[in-house]
Amino acid sequence: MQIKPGDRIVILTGAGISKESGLDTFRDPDGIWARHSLEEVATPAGFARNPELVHAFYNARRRALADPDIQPNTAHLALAELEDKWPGEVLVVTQNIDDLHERAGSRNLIHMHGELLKVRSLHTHRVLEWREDLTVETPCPDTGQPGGLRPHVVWFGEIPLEMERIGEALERCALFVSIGTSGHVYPAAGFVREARLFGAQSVELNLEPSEGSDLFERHQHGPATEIVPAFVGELLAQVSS
Ligand code: BV8
Repeated sequence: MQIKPGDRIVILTGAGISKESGLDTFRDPDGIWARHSLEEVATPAGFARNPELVHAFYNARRRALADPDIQPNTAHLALAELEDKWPGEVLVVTQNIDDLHERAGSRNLIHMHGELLKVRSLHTHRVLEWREDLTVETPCPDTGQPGGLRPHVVWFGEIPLEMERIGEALERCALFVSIGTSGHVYPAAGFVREARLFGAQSVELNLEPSEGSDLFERHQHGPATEIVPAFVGELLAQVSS
């Protein structure tokens, strides 16, 4: 891999990086979409039709994330170490709404699909930290009115967050790494194309070939807790040598 210390690195992560921490993925046989209808719980129409169902879906995931057994794994920790030790910008763009990257120490981080531990007021559009259950009756802290709060999560058909900043990073990076994502959901699944258009090298680290596997120059397949620390070790070996 011809990348040198000082080069910029963009890392896209998906649900696969959190799997070994105990959080479900979406499209694995035991995944979230095997138990819930995407249209009912992850679209604006679904929320308008049955907000109680959507609140119950995210309340259950918020409670699960609060379980002390759910901790960042060695893959999350390796990315935080890379950010600390790599003499160049390392940006993690995650599709995940869990907070495991933050808890592992990543700071240069974009949650393009929002965050499970935040809610948004439909009255004031303010984004608020939120760890409790949410219901259609929960009063908006800004207005005191009951209701009007929704998960700060990007549903299908909604525009992902910080797309401009992500686009700029893809144009400038020398290395684009995709970790633990099926390459099924756009625009994230198209980032590798954008990065390569601007000359970046591309690596896929995943349990198995993703839907976009052919778009990557290099692949390493296996559990994230094994292949991500090894990959980060290979990069940092250049720094110390
Ligand atoms: C957009 C909510 C326009 C948060 C999610 C018709 C109408 C409107 C839009 C569309 C349409 N048709 C297509 C689209 C685009 C649509 C889309 O892509 N649909 C799909 C179904 C085809 N996209 C959108 O609507 C997006 N918005 O297009 O707006 C736009 C765009 C750009 C600019 C301007 C305007 C919004 C998409 C966001 C939707 N929200 N979730 C939540 O509840 O979590 S998506 C959902 O899927 C999650 O966010 C998740 O992150 C994301 C991707 O899934 P993955 O993370 O990849 O997880 P998955 O289970 O699929 O794969 C896990 C992988 O890990 C597997 O490969 C597995 O092998 C691997 N793995 C498992 N274990 C391990 C492992 N790897 C390593 N180690 C292990 N141990």
